[in-house]
Amino acid sequence: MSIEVRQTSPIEGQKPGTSGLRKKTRVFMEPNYLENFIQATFDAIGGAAGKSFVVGGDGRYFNKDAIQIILKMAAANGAAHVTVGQGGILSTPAASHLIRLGKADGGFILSASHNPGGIDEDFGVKYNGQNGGPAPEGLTAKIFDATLNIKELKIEQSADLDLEVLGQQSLGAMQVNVVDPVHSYQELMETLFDFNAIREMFVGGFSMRFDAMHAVTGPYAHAILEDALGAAKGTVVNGVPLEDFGKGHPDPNPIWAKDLMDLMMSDTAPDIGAASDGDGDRNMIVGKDAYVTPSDSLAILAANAHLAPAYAKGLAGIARSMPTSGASDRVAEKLGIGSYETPTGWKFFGNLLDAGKVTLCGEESAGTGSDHVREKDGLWAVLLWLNILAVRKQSVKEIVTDHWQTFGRDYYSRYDFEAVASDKADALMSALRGKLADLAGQSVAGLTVKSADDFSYNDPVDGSVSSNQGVRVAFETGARAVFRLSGTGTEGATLRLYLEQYSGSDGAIDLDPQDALKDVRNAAFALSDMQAMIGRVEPDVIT
Ligand code: VG1
Ligand code: CO
Repeated sequence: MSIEVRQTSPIEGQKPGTSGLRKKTRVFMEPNYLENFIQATFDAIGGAAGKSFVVGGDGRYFNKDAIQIILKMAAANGAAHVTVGQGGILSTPAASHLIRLGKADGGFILSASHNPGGIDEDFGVKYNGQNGGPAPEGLTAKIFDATLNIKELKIEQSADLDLEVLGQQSLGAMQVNVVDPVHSYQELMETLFDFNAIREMFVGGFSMRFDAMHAVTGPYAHAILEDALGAAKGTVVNGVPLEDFGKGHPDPNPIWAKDLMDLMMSDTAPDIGAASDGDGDRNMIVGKDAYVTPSDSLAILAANAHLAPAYAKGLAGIARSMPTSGASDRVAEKLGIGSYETPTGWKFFGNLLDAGKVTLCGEESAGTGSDHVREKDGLWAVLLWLNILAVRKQSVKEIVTDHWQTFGRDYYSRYDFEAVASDKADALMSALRGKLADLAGQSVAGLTVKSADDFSYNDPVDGSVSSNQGVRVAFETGARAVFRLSGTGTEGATLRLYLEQYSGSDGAIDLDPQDALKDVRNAAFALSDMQAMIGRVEPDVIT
C-alpha cells in the first residue's frame, strides 16, 4: 500500500451552492474533479489527520465509485476512521445522525437530492460538520477558496474495499466500518415517537402508501413502516433504490409524485400518502383528497408536536426559511415561543438548533425536521404525522381544516421557471433590486406595497451576515411575493417565484389556491416585468 501525492491544479466552478456542490455526473467523473473538491475540503478543515468521518450517499450512479475515491483520499490524508453505509447507502438524515452518534469530525454525503440521477444527469457532494449539519457559509467559502489554490492531492493506491460486507476493514492505517444504513436511524426514531400507538392504528385498519420514488428511503421505509409498525406489505412502493431512480425525478411534490397524488384524489385512496426525495430529507404528505403544503405541514406539526413523546415538553422555538409561508409564525406566536426566518438551505438552521433556540425547522420545498439531527428528515416528518394521527384519531383533512379554522390559511404556491438564460435571470433580479427602495406605498396591479427588501440574515448565534438572499415584497392585503434564483441547479438558471396570500380564520379558507393567489401573481409578474425580462410567465413547475 502506498500513498500517491498527485500534482493537480484548480478547476473552476467548484463553489458549493444551497446544498453542496452539484454538477452533471460526467463533470464529477472528469479527472481530478471529485478528488480536487475532496482534497480542498480536507485542506479547509485543517487536514484529516487523526479524524473520523461518515460517508454515504443516495445510491445514484457514481455513488459507489465516489465513495471508494473518498475512502482512499481519507486514508492518504491520515484519517483514523470512516463509517460507511452498506453498499454506499445512507440517507442524508441517517448520515447526519451517524456523525452525531459516533462523535465523528464530519461526513461526506453524496447526493444531488431530488435532481435525476444517471451518467447524463446530476451528482453532488456535501460536507457536514461535527454537529451533523451542512457546512455553514464560512466553511463552504473556505472550501471554495481551497479549490482555487489546490496544487496537490493525496490518494491511497489500493484495491477497492468491499462495501457490501458489514464490519471492520482496514485501508492503510485507517479503519473502515461498514454499517447497516437503517439500524441506528430506526433506533433514533423509536426514541422519538410512540411506535405502539402507531402500530395499533395500523392494526385497526389504517392504510397508507409511501412512495420511495426508487430512491434512498426504500430500505428505511420497509424496515420502519412495514416491518416495525405493521403497515401492510405493499405500503411502500418504488422501494428499491436504483442508480437512475427509474429514470424519474425523485422530488416529492404533486408534479413528480403524480401517481401518488392521483391515488389520493381517487375513491380508493388510503388514509395517508407520503413520499420522499432522492436522499431522504424531503417529505410530501397528502391525505384523502387533501394535499398538505409543506408550509402548512410545518405549522401543523408545530401545533401538534407535543402529542409525540419527544416533543411532549413543548418546543423551544420554530424556524422557517424566508420563502416559507408565515403559517408557522402564527403557531409560534400562539405558543409563546420564538420564531426565526432564515435564508433558504438547511445550513442556516444549524446554529439555532445547536443553541437550543428552536426545536422544529422547515422549508417550503418539502423539508421539515427537528433537533434530533441537523438535516431535514423526510421519514421523521411522516412518522410525526402518523403519531399525531394516532393520537387525534382524525383524518388528515380534518386536522388541516381544523388548523385553518384556528389560525387562518396561508394560500401558497411556488412557480419555477427552469433553464432560464443566466444573464436574463440575473437581469430580472437586478432590475427588481433596483426598484426596492421606493416601492413601499406604491400600487402594483391594484395591490399596495407594504414593504420590499432584499433579504439579509443576521445569524443571532454567531453574528454572521448573509445578504442577497432573495427579494421579498409584502402587500397591504396580506399577500407576499418572493423572488430568488435557485442554488441547486446544474444548467442555466432557475427562477423561483413564491406566492402567498393570508386569509384570516374569519375569511375564506376553502378557495382554490391558484384563484386565491391571482392578484399577487399578477402583481409579481408586473413588478418584475417578467414577460419582457425572460420572455414568458408560464412556469415549468407549480407546486
Ligand atoms: C432547494 C430548495 C431549498 C432546499 C435545497 C436543498 O434550493 O429551495 O429549500 O434546502 O433545495 O434541498 P434552491 O437553492 O434550488 O432553491 V435538497 O432535498 O435538494 O438537499
Ligand atoms: Co434532498
